[in-house]
Amino acid sequence: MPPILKNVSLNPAVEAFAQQHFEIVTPETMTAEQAAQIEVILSSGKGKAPKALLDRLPNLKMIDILGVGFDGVDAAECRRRGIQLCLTSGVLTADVADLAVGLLISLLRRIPEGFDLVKSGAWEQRKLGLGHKVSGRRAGIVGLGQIGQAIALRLNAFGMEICYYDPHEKDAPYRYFADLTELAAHCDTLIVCAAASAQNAKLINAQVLKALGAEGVLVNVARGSLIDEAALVQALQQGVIAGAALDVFAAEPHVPESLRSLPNVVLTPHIASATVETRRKMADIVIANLQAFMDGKPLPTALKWRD
Ligand code: 8YV
Repeated sequence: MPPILKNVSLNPAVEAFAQQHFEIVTPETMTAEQAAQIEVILSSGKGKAPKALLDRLPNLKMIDILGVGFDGVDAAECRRRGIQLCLTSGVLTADVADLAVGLLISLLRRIPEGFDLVKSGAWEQRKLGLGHKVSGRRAGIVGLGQIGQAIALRLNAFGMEICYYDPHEKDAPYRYFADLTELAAHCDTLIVCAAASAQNAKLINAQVLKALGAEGVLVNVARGSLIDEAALVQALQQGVIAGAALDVFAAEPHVPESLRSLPNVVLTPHIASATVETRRKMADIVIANLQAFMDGKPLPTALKWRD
């Protein structure tokens, strides 16, 4: 059987399908002979394919990604070499948007703290402090792509004013800010759902957090790299902003103790697309792309490069 490379632990359905047709190898176990034959990498939003790995794979033709983020992949090199990137866009949009809203409500209404209080029996000794109102807040969406639009729709139903920052103004019924710091100053709720790249690393920096202000909260369902995590910890410690709800982290699964030990955070382990229903659909797409590749047919969800 020909070799196929996996750079993450695979979804079980994808793994089972791949095992029927390929010998699955990893960057650590791959021999030079296998590297020369590999045409496909099976990956996910968490997978890494830097130039150093791509350089070892002279015959690579496709990276089949269970996810929508490809910030771990050297996309410029893929484009230059004509390596196709296949994503699972669309099917996870609702789940990610749902989690963003869930995180926001959890943080503002102190749901995890309340849960701990009841579970531990400590409610008999003390009460939970008051939370903050969710409806009617001013939400700033950072990145108005498919996921950003789905979040906006949901927050609209909470009577929130919706504004957004994006490199380009979109045809959308929300106020546009070309300047992220100005958006943060206008809003009390900043939700990060932009695609990460080398260009927008640490987009949410100390200046943006200061503009968001002492009543402000930050939600991140995109990538940890979009936030200056050290600046965020400092802002949370010093009351520069009120709180943060995060599903993604700069060096996940490692989350710094300084962040974990804060009282004004809600933290989840990168679960935005992690539902049975959605992961099944994502796996189906990854398998369909691999099958099409094996059949020499056009790849159903190959990324179309934009100029
Ligand atoms: C997944 C993601 O957690 O789509 C993405 O980019 O980060 C998530 O959907 C991941 O791809 C599965 O490990």
